[in-house]
Amino acid sequence: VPDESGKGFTDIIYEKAVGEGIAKITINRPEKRNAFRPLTIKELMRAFADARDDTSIGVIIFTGKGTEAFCSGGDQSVRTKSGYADPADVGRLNVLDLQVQIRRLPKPVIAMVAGYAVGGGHILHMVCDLTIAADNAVFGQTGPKVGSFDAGYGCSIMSRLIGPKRAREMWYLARFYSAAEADKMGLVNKVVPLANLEQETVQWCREILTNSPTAVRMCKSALNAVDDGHAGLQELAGNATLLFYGSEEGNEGKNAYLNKTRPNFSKFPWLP
Ligand code: 2NE
Repeated sequence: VPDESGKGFTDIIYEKAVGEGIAKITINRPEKRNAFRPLTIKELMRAFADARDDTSIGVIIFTGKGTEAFCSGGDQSVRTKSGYADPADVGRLNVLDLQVQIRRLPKPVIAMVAGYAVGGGHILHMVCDLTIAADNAVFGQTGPKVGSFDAGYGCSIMSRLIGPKRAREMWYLARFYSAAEADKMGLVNKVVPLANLEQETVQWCREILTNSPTAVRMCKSALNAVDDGHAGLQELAGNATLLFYGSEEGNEGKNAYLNKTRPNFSKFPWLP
């Protein structure tokens, strides 16, 4: 079945494996090591929103075109005083919105990393649920070298992932780390030969897709809840409401309201 979802994008490629439950979103600026500009982020947000809303999609692969880079962060050539310049709009740091979108998206997002995942690109892989890396992958923060930093998820999620000492090391020294080192630090889930990267990632997707969508959804929000504070609680609680709306007890109240009768909740047990 032809997949029409990828139409209308310049900086990304958006594909769906129809019938498979997998969407793939690819930053398509290999000549810039897949650095993002505001347009890239706008397109990524559109694609992630589409994949979220498509009930046939259960897992999203996020990657970069080619084998040189997953993403090299913000495009420094369009950096201005107000973030990154957008000829069609106001300049901004809209990558922060994308980070939040990935974090709150109720489906697993898997970063498939070949080559460099550095700067803001490193943060994008960290906010994904899982990272499968090729053996040529290189990880690191470059912000302190180019006069930038991400004091949001870029620091907090990293500290949770690899611990506060390692996180300080990554940010203060701005070194690069090999895939093997990243694996040892707990930054990635698996390292495979470059030639096997896509096959391995799809295998992980397929395994997830055999499981309960609701269980996976609940686990994602629960795993984020404490770190995300009120927003995390709201996400988890929204899922509880979603489940309750599907229950007989939840519908008893709504139906009684619509029928202008008194709800009869006495048939439902006060469970221990
Ligand atoms: C990624 C890295 C290490 C790759 O090195 P190499 O040697 O493989 O490639 P090269 O030759 O440096 O790059 C190829 C072309 O891509 C451009 C380069 O300028 C070069 O262009 P030409 O000379 O061929 O014309 N390019 C690569 N990354 C770019 C970038 N981020 N912006 C604009 N052009 C880029 C090496 O390229 C590298 O270190 N890149 C810079 C990484 C970086 O500092 N990123 C920004 C961090 S700040 C950030 O992302 C951020 C944040 O911290 C907080 C909020 C939001 C964003």
